[in-house]
Amino acid sequence: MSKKALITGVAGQDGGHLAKLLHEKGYEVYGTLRGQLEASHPRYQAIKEEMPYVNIVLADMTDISALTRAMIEIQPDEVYNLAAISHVGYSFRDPLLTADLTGKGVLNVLEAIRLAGLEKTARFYQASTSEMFGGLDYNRPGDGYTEDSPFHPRSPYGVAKLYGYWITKNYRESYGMYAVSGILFNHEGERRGPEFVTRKISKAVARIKLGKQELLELGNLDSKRDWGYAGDYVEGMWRILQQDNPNDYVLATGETHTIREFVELAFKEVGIELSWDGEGVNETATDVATGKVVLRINPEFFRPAEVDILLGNPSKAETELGWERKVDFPGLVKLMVEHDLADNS
Ligand code: F7E
Repeated sequence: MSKKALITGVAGQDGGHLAKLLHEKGYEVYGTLRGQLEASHPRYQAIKEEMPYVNIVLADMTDISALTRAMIEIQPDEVYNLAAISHVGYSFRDPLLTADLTGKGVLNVLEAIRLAGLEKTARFYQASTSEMFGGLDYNRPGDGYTEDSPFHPRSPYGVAKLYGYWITKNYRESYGMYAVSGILFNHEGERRGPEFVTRKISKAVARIKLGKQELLELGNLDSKRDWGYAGDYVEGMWRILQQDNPNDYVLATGETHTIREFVELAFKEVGIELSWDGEGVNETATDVATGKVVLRINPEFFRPAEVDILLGNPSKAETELGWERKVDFPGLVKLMVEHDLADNS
């Protein structure tokens, strides 16, 4: 009999990659969408068309009765908790909703598993994040944050995720559940939402190349991120749930790059060379060939508190899970720009 997996937040970037992977591995895949999404809703229809193998369950992360009912009816072997408000900038604008969904929502899923009597059989994966490390002067990554590095979140999102991380650990220690976290550094790709910086850049670069857009406006160009490909990371999520003993793992590339480097490489991909002028909010980038300004800074995209640098050390995952990322930084930029060129042509 095939295994059953329930993915909360199946409509998100990782949900899509993971559903496909689990389907290919022979799982019966279930995925939650927010309760208010009716069957006639375009998002619901789009998911049905793109991922016909996903059995859609309408369950809001704040609705423990709907979550419990889903557990009782499906009896999942594995639960992947991916549903969350995941945009760091947005979490400053809606911190309470972020706490309810991204933080307490984790507890709702864990409790639903227990209420359904599945705590000894269902394995639980929590989508934890490098945003928990945050990082201030006392806590710089050095050779990369590991599973043992201290946390200092810098956003309502990071704080809510830290609650999710600890409550997952607490349920493992209290009830003997196979309840674990993957601490994932930034992972991107063609399914990434346009509100995240990499996709915003790749889309804009493609559209500028095709003459459909003139200008890209960004915030902080100097922060550094450890960017991998989301398709590689869902394989790691699955491996984290297949071990003899429950354990937390960092998934990262071990490399970090500035937003500016991503921008430069993305423009280079479409044959546009940039020259940078000015400083701070007055900085601009000009297309050397045409003399047109193609990028400027908009302070609207600055955050009240920033995570300056993220760099992860994936040694434990590489050694114990045999996991490795396949797509490198230039490969990721290329893949995203090529996708958006084709999408906008
Ligand atoms: O920002 C800077 C921004 O929104 C990256 C989520 O998946 O990864 C993601 O969080 C950097 C930040 O991702 C713009 O200030 C500049 O320094 O793409 P992002 P994030 O905040 O790193 C972690 C691991 C998660 O867990 C999260 O869920 O880019 N930046 N200009 C900008 N960012 C955005 N979004 N838009 C700009 O215009």
